[in-house]
Amino acid sequence: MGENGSGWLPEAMSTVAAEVDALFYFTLYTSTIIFVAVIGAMIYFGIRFRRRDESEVPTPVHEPKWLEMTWIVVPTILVMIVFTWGFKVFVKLHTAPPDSYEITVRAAQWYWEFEYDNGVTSANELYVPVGKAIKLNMSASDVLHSFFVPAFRIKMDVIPNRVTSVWFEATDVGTYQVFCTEYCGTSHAAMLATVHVVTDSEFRQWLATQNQDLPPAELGAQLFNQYTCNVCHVDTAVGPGLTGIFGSERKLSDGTTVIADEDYLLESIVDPGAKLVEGYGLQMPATFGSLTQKQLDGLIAYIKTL
Ligand code: HEC
Ligand SMILES: [Cu+2]
Repeated sequence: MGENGSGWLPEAMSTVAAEVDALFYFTLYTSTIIFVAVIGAMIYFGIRFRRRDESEVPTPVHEPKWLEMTWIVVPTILVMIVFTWGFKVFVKLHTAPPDSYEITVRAAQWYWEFEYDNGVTSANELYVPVGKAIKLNMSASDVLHSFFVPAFRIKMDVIPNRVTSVWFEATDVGTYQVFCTEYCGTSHAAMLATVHVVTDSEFRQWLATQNQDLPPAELGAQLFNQYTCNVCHVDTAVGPGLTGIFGSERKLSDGTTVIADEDYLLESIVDPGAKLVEGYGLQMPATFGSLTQKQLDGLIAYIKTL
């Protein structure tokens, strides 16, 4: 789909995409031709040679050798074509050029985090320069996820305690959708990210300005959306609303109460299971403990403004 897509997938936007598509269409069209021929012949023969009379007894048929050979040789050739061609594309898809720009990807319930060579991190927004090979080194902090960019025709599982990688070279500037394609829990469907393909100079500028020091509450407001806190705490009622929470008295599920000071907020973010809010289960992911001190301070500062 997409504006100029084929109905199967969006328009091809990476250097390997055209080859993946060619192989896909070759397989699709040959399968379609064979399917129609086989089913067509079956229906035709079924009608043409049907039994017309109770007394009819078929005469034994000895198939000609040439016919037997044809339907052994032709499918073998077709299968070998798909195999060698598929293997070539597979190797290309899995071998990043040696001069690739490397980005570390961490998947967690339910966001994508990207870390660039200068230490800058972004969540759910991947910035890459156009016309440059990009290699993503990916791992997961909790469960299985899978990184899929339909426009680039790349997909790779992201696994805890293992680094998998995938590479692409975007051919045009633009924004492209990333999906998680491994069911990973409640908000799996919301585990989306955007690839921003920009010019080389825009990319450098973006990288440089990401280091700029935002006021903590502004940084926190950004992180709150990037790390999908808003999905549970604002958009849905999976988690409690956080408006006016700072300094208020919270009822916990064990019947005790606690004043929501900075310590409580910090603990609620990094160790959600420590104190459960009354009426809620342990649904908040425990992955936010990996955020930096600066990011946590930002989130707390932001929650205080709500
Ligand atoms: C999958 C849904 C989910 C996500 C995502 C999520 N939370 Fe939560 N959060 C909850 C639930 C459920 C609770 C209540 C149970 C508990 O105390 O752990 C909670 C509790 C909290 C509390 C304590 C609230 C109170 O009423 O005392 C804070 C603070 C909080 N979350 C902050 C965050 C921040 C910041 C983020 C993002 C970094 C975040 N949450 C992401 C579900 C979520
Ligand atoms: Cu996922």
